[in-house]
Amino acid sequence: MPQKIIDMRSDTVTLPTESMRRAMAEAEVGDDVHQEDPTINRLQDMSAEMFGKEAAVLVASGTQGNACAMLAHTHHGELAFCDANAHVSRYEGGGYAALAGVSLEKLNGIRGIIDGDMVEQAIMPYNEHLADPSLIWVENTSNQGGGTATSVEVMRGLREVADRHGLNIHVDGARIFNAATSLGVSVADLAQHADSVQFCLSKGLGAPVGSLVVGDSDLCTVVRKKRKMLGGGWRQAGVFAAAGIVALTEIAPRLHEDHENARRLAEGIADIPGLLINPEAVETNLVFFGYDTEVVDPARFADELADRGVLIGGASKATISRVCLHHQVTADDVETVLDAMREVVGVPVLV
Ligand code: TLP
Repeated sequence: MPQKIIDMRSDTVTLPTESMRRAMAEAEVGDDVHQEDPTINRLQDMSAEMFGKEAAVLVASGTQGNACAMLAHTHHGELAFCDANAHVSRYEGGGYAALAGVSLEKLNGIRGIIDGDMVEQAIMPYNEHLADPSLIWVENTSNQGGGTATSVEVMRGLREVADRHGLNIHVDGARIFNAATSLGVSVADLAQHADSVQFCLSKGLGAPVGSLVVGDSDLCTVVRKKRKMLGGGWRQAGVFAAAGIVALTEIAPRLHEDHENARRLAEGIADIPGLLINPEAVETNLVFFGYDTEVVDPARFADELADRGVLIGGASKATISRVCLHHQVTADDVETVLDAMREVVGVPVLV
């Protein structure tokens, strides 16, 4: 039998399930620029309802949804607050500046989490030298923060500051279903203090394409227009939306399994000499670990795992790797991964 590849480079790597493929083949479709695609309309209605918001707009990707939201919430020259390592600030091609003309004030969040006090301290009294602040940007879960979840309490604190200063709040909720699962709350709970949320169908939820922006009807009207401006008006994209509906109904309820697998993996890694991790810090499906480079060479480690069919996130210039759990990595796979890691590092096998 060919070796199974266990791909944990990201949770974006999942392949559509049988039921997604069936739903895609059977989807009723229409022209979505005319708002006539019944499957997209169903997905948008379902998303709005799940998040307790008036409306939702299907977009091509998290990056496109974030760009539409940035454009909808801000004017050229304004300022948004975010964590220093937020995806929007590092991995979206500088779209905030290139498209929206916005500057970012990057706050030193704690493991990617910013709170009301941090934003309050960063807001300066009016002064003609300064860019006008208009937006607070929350990433939930925080990717580079280690998959950490921002709680409802922290969101409430941010809302108070936002209201005091006339700011809006956008949540990059690429993995907000993981956050909700980990915190034991609903996505509506996490969205209640936000003006908009972007969430991805194509991360842990396992769909091949798509993100939604949810918010009130007026905001979503603007988001649709920005989406069109960015070339993102869909035609018969109900074929993708159909897979998204399956993702929300079949994959979202089982995300806790990915979190359990992530914890198990982290505990196993903690016992391997040369690999550095605090398993207690693993909250959701992302596992980051470091290396004692006297013992393990990160690049060689990744290459040798790949030879054994285990793909992990690039230990790019440094000594931190990311592994992502998703529904196509099973509990048995986690044991296989740990065996491969032990073998590469040269841990003697006890019999
Ligand atoms: N993240 C991807 C890569 O771009 C790094 C990954 O593998 O984690 N917000 C957050 C928090 C994200 O992690 C991502 C994707 C996005 C937005 C963008 O989503 P897409 O890839 O759909 O544009």
